Parts: sequence; C-alpha cells; structure tokens
Amino acid sequence: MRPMTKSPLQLARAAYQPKLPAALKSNVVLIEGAKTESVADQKEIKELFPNTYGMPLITFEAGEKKVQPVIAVGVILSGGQAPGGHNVISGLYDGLQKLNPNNKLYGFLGGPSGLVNHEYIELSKEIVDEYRNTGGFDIIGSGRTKLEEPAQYEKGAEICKQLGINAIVVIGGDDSNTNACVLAEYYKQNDVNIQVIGCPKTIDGDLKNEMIETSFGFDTACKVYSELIGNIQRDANSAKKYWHFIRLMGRSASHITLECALQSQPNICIVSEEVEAKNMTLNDVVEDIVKVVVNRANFGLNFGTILIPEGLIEFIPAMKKLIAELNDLLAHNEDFNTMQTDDEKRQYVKGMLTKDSSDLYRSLPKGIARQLTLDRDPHGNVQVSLIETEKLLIEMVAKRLAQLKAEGVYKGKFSSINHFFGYEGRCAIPSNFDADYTYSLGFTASLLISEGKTGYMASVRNLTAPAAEWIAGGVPITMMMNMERRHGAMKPVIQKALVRLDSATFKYFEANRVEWADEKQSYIYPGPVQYYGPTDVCDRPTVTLTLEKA
Ligand code: FBP
Repeated sequence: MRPMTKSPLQLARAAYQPKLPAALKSNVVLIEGAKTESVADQKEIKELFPNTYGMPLITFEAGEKKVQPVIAVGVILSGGQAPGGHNVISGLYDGLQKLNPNNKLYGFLGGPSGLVNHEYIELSKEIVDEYRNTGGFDIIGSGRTKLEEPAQYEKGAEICKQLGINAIVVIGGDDSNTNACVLAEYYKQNDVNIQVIGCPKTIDGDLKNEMIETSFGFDTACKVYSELIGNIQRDANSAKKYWHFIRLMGRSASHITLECALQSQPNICIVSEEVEAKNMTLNDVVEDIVKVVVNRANFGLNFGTILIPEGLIEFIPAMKKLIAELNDLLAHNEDFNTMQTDDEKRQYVKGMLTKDSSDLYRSLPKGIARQLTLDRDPHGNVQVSLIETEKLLIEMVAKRLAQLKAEGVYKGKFSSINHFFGYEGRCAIPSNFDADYTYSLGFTASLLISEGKTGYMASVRNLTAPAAEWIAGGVPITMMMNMERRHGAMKPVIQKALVRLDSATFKYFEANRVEWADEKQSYIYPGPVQYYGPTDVCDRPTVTLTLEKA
C-alpha cells in the first residue's frame, strides 16, 4: 500500500458543497433596513465614527443580474484559529468569481501584520480548492498584531494601491473587528478608496448580538470537546474511580463550557459569570465542588466530571483585583523582566501588591502564582490558556476533603485527573453547520463589497432553520460598539457577549444541574461530529442557539 497523502474523510470533505441561503444562489438585490445606533454611548461613538455611524442594516434577496466591474480583494485571518476560516475564504472566492470571473483575491500572510509588512499571496482556484471544508488557518496563517496606528493603515493602503485592491476582509473576533471598523472609518475620512468588511470569528462564542447569532467555530469546537467529555464520562462511569477536572477554552466568557455542559450533562459545571455575579471567592467555588463530591460519595460514587471555564480565574472578584494589580505592576517593568529566578520575582511581586492581593498571591500554589505573572498577549490580556485552574481546584478540593475526612464527614476516596481541551478543537474539520455558515459568510462579504459597503460585518441569520432559509446581509460594526476602559483610556470597542444569567441557556442549565450532580445517571454521550446521515444529527446547531431561538 502506498502512503496516503490525505485521509478518506479529507477526500470526502473536499467534495462537499456547502449549503447557501436560497437568496444567494441566484443574483441578489440589496434591501436597506432601519438606520442603526450603537448599543451604548451613542454620542461618543457617533463622534468617533462620523462616516460609518448610523448606517442601515442590509439584507440580500433574490434579484436581477447586474454587470459588475472587476475588483480585487485582500483577506486577513486574525487571532486564534476557529473551524471554518478556510470556508470563509472559499465562499469569498466563489462569490467574487460569480460576480466577475476576472476578480482577484489576495491573502495577507500571518494575520494583520501581512497587510502592514506587504506579505501576501494571490489566492488561485488551485490553492482555494485545496483548503475547502478543512479546519485550520494555514492557507494564509493568522496572527494577533493589532491594527491601531495610522502608520499601519497607511502601509496597508500602500500595498492595496499597488495591487489594485478595492476592499479588505478581516476575519476576526471582537477586537479584530473593532480594528476593522476603525480602519474603515480612517480610509473613509481620508478619501482612501478601500472598503473594509468584517466576519465574526471565534470559538469563544462571545462575538454575538441581536444581528450576529453566533461566531463561527463555536459549533465545531464545542462538538469536539463534548465528544471528548462524553468519552471521559463513559470511562468514569465504567471505571468508577476518578473525578475528572476538565478545563475548557474560552478566554473570558463561559459559552463553550456551558454549551459542552448542555451537550454532555456533567456532574458539575462552573459558569464564571455566575461566580462573579454571586461575588464568590475561590473557597466558595471549592466548597460547591466539595458538596457534590461528598454527596456522591455517600452513594458510593467516587467519580464524576467537572467542567471549568478557562476564564474562571478572572471572574473571581479578589483574583480579578490581583490580576489588575499585576497587569499594572508588570507593564513595561524592566526590574521584573531582568530578574533571573522565580523566587526573586515572587519576592518582588509580593512586596509591591496591596495587602489583600499580596495575601491572596501568597496563598496560591507557587506554580499558579508564577503563571499569573507570565507575559500578557498583545491586547494586554493575561494568557488564561496558560493558567492551570483545574490543577489549582484539584489541590484545594483534595485539601478540603482531607479535612472533612478527619472530621468524619467524608468517607469516600478522592482520585483526580486533570484535562485541558482547547487546541484540540480550534482547528478541527468544520461541522456541516460551520462549513455552511462560514461559506455563506464569505459569500455575503463578496456581495457587501460589490455593493460598495464599508464598515459592515457580514451577517447570516435565522441559523436554526435549514440553510436555505438563512438570511444573509450586513450589520454596521458601529452598531455593536460601546466605550470601555482599555489600557487606562476609554476606547470604542465591540461589546463582548458574556453568558447572561437570564438567558434561556443558563436558565435551562440552572433548572437541570442539581439532577446532573446527584446519584442518578444523567450523562449523555454526544459522539463525534457527523457529516453524513440524518439531518438532525449532521446539521444540528448548538444547544445554545436552539434554546436562544426557541
Ligand atoms: P480569538 O478570540 O482570537 O478567536 O481566540 C480565542 C482563543 O482560542 C481563546 O479561547 C484562548 O484563550 C486563546 O485564543 C488562546 O490564545 P493563543 O492562540 O494565543 O494560544
């Protein structure tokens, strides 16, 4: 047998034709809806975006064929990988080709820095075909460089002029789309004839609002993690000897953790937003876990599963304060950066914090305390994916159970295993939902460009209906903005969607979690992402979307 260059599934998926909203299959006409306002701080946002504020919502409906001039477009993948990125590009490519076969698509390499540093490739049919329906961002690569300086915008304009590029498509999360909007406004203000269109990407699921029902990648990532959680639950239920502490990606919001809980029904699921709303301490979180462990032990069940959102640490009010102090202390701190040993750094930090934060810092296991002082990302965020919260919780729970055992309250046996699911799902082969959704987003972006729009995000809605009934259009990015404090100054940014405790999703979880925690058998086993078979298995959207749209 000759070595394979592609798996049978890769070959089968390459031939998959993503589904499009019915309106996009023919020629389209643009329908203007209501004028928009930003979600908050209207006066400030309007002043900052005089040319791109207040634009109307847009939908595309089936219409007459129009003659389209030749255009060139540049595309950028920005931030963390999310399943479906390649299909945004193939949808964009096919959309442009349908408008005019002489249209060109360029890909800027390695994220936004490719635009600034003039690193690009022309995306030919052969290249695009190679990446259809695949996971990852490797077609052109991604990066986290922030586009926020006029000098960068000018460098971008220079290369666009050189290549005859009329529009840039930024595929990114809330920060990248905020920057896309600033870029659109800058080009408009300075009479630079380059349009900028955004596409909502992030597995974290926190770029969503009234008009953007979900960000792409969330569906696939959650399904991949849920499969793994289900497999672990089957193992736990078979071996009956381990508590599995599973941390799940999602920098800030707990959407991924909550969705995975709805898909797999674990014994415990922590929701950061609830921890913050209830002003809980780390010890409160530990006590909640301990109660369930003790209760199950009383029924002879010394095993279980616990889902922990990656961002938990930043939602515990005292930890949040400690992290904020560390952020200020460590920003451009040459003394700290030149220190050689961890002990030296630890002593220094302890001495510089306020008393409460210093006490908390001292109480943390050394490894965790060290992780809190690691380098920040380019947006100034603590890199929560590097903080092993699951290990911290295991240590604290084990300690508390030992106390309770000594007091005769706990009679069980506690053995634990820790897991972190993040990178396993970010580049997975997109589910049918994500393959279809992203292809439709890319296609929609091509239409927004052909209509001369700028400062819009491609939007595809009505996502719990079959794809043919999806509604494609555009939303002014300014509509999603509010003012927030960033790096010590008020900045216009897209409002991040955290888990709302009054949402249908959280309410459903809240109503069921006590049953999932107790001695009855509640686990469900989602199994792998399915591509071929019954529609309700293969094209099923997330539980989050289903509950939100019910
Ligand atoms: P985006 O918001 O850029 O999509 O990235 C999300 C994410 O996957 C988070 O869930 C995670 O905390 C972070 O990226 C990890 O960052 P990195 O890719 O730099 O390891």
